[in-house]
Amino acid sequence: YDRPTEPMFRVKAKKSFKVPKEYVTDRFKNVAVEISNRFGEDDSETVTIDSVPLPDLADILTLGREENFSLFIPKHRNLSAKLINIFLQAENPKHLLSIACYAHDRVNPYLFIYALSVALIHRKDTKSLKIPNQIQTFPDKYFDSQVFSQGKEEMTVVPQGLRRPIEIPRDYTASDLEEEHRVAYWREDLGINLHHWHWHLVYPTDGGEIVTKKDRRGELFYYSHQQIVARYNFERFCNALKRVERLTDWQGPIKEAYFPKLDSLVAKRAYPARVQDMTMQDLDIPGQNIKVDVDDMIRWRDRIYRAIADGFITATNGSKMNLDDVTGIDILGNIMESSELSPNRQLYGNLHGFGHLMLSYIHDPRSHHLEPFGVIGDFTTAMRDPIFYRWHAFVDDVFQQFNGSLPRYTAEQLDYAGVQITDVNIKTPNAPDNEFRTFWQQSDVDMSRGVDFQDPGSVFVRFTHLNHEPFSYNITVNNTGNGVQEGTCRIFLAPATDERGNPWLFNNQRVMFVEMDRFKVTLRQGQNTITRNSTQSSVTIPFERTFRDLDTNRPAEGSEELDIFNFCGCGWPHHLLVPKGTPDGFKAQLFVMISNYADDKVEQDLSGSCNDAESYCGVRGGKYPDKRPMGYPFNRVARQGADTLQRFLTGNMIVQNCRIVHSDRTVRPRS
Ligand code: CUO
Repeated sequence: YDRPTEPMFRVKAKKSFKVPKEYVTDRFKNVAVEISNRFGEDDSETVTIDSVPLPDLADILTLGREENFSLFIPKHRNLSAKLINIFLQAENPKHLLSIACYAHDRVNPYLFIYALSVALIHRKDTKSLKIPNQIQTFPDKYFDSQVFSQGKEEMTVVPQGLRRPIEIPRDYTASDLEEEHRVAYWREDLGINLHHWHWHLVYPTDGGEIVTKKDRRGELFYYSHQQIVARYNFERFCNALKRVERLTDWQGPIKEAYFPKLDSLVAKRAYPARVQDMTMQDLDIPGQNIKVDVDDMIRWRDRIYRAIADGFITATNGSKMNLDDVTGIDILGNIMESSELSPNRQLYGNLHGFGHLMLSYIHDPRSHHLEPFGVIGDFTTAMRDPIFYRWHAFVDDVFQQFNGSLPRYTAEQLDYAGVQITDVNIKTPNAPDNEFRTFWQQSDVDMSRGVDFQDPGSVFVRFTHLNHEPFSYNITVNNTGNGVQEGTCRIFLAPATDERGNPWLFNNQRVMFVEMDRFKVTLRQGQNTITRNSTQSSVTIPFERTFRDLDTNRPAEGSEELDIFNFCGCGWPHHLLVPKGTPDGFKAQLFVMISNYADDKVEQDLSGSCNDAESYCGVRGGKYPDKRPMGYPFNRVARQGADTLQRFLTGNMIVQNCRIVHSDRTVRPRS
């Protein structure tokens, strides 16, 4: 994982030989007297590797070592599925190590690290190994490219101990004259982009059982991305921007421009920019076997809309599969994402993925200039670009079309007899009740593992991100039933009004709700007070885990904690749990519901599993831990007569008006 672009071995060659034009390692294969760890005597530890039958990498090597890699490109998906399987099939960890060493110096570094990570996470005998933070392995995908030249200077001239962190300004990709730049701090947040990469690492689209055995993966694709759009919209409101517009005109100019200012250290190229008013065009990228027309996309879209209207889809063998209220959304998710679980990839195509690709090659759609894809073409970097949200607003709208076709929840279905919430408030220390507080925070990340600046040791990058004061929810619940009752407490937050300050209709507000927490409660008879801390959120992972370091706080090798550590890299970054708010207090509505646990419960043993960010990431190796449709109770449109949130409420729900106050102060790094 360290310095992924460099070879692991060095070769002592015989005096006279002819060097064939091959990979470094292969060039010397027959002429070497010795192949040794390239760190040689400087290295404190030597690892011997077993001799094993060599895997057939022929296909996999068709992706050059210095090309960029994208899981949106079908060819790359296939190659990664092959390599993942090679790693999964290794007899034991020692063989895996040998094969990985062999592959490391030949395979494209992005592909190698991705496939090895997926394999390590999914193999029983390696799942307790720790996957290093991707920021450290590939800092080029996260940091302004200027950081690297400054880092080089720091590392080559300044001795360890006297080095200073390289500070990335909060605004470096555009100026305030660009409206969309108001939310750049959020789009370009390291934690958000890490979460997105990690989500797709945990839920690959191709690779056999690691895809097909995942519980409700299509539905989770829908829900986790629906929540991204909802959270983005909330953030936009806080910055006086209106809701993101769906990208529905695929033949007209796109007004959003984006200049990422990232250089790929592997591809040795800048991620291309998109200027204003570019238009999506038919793609023909021979080098990547990509050939798709805008018309193909339109056909896939229309077939999916047609299936929603019909209530069924047509599988490859011609049979009909109903899109019902239990599995329909899951099937649609797999169709949209075009995972291996799509019942008919031929008919419904790969709408979501090719949308990413069309946008990412918009600057060079026929590869005349041999340009690589832009940031929207890579899971790791996609969320930086404003167009990501316009595309995903469209994708989400398809899912909402389907949700709109489902039967409405009746008041009886939503209610929990004998359970009434009588009060809720938010407590932030030193603040009035029902007030969230946000501010800027600086943090440091070591990027030295991903770059070779000769001198080992650390070089830190200092960046500024949003953060909030810890707070708690205090919920008063009356249990008038007979004896103890169990429930699931569901907490959501949404802007109190639309962008013009007008009150919401339920059907518009329901897709704006962002999940804040979900947890089980036990209610004894009579009045109960539930206190829940913000840090316990089922949506987020703690800051320390988002930016976990290889050496500090490291659980013991092979321990249960370490196993949990990897999967738990997936999770919304805790520092972005609360939207930014405004200096004078952004008005929001907190919604709390307690549903009957008997209807929510999923039988499974969760001991030792990673489930502390289960809302968006599920449970490692287990079932999604809530039987209700994801997003419940906001996943369906309002019943007759419940056209506002107030009218939607049953006794087991409550709404609290609250404010999010943002202070422009910046807190210096914790240590
Ligand atoms: Cu996560 Cu479009 O799926 O990026």
